[in-house]
Amino acid sequence: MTLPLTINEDVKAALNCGKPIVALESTLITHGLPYPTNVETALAMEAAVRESAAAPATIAILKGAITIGITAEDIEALARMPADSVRKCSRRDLAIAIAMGQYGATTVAGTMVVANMARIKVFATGGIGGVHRGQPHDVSADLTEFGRTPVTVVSSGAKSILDLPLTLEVLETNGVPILGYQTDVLPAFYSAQTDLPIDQRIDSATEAASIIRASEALGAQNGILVAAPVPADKALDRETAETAIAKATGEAQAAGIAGKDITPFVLSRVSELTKGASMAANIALLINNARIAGQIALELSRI
Ligand code: PSU
Ligand code: MN
Repeated sequence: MTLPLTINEDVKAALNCGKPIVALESTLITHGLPYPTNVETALAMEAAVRESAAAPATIAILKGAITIGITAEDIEALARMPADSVRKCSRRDLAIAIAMGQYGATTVAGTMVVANMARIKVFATGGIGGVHRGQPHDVSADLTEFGRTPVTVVSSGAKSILDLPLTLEVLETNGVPILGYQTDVLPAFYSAQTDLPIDQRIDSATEAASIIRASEALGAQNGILVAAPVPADKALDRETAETAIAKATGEAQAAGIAGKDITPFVLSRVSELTKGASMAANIALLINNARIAGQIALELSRI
């Protein structure tokens, strides 16, 4: 079969003339944020990419067709669909969603697979998946994808609802460099800092681009994680975040929530417990990461 693949005209044009492009994921629209915040945030991320002079390409599966650069109408439609009617697509789900003609929202892993198919090098999200707390065998497929797909992902580290030290270990095993964007330590998603190390501090998009080029020159097949802290005015202090996360994770376990449902449950419960402060932080970091990814894509197009 030929793969059902739709690439929007702006993205096609940018691909053809080597202009900067940033991939954006769709799971945060369907499973990460409530309506209508999800639509507003997805559109604000696209706008932030454009402000950096790059073309945004939000990726999803629409009735079985891989779509690179979904329209604003598609974003609105996905955002309104009940989460259980859209498949959360990690690598393992892509073939199923395509063959069964389903709607699919791509996770970090799913988006990396598709971006790489189209030779899009840079991708922005909020926080990558990782190793779940108290469940060391629940390792997000995002981490294995980083080991085998050469895409650079700008995020605010891994979501702090996870076990961050174990997540770092798995990234190391997979050969994934972690670049701290204007930070010396790993950011903790909702809060700016942890006491955990990164591999290299970078202070500019140019430095990120030159590391990406060196990685390509090595023929490396792994991804690169650029970790940018949440903007200071929206950051949660660590204690507030930790208290809410511990409570939400405990509730998830008690309720027997498992697998791909854990992350969406914990994100929304933490938002309730912090009276929306965690969601404000999430939105701010998503938009900030989109802007940084745009700058990195632009620098990459210049080297
Ligand atoms: N970043 C956010 N919100 C999200 C996600 C990232 O700010 O909802 C999504 C990404 O799509 C990521 C997924 O791949 O959460 C991780 O899910 P899991 O832990 O089930 O692998
Ligand atoms: Mn998981």
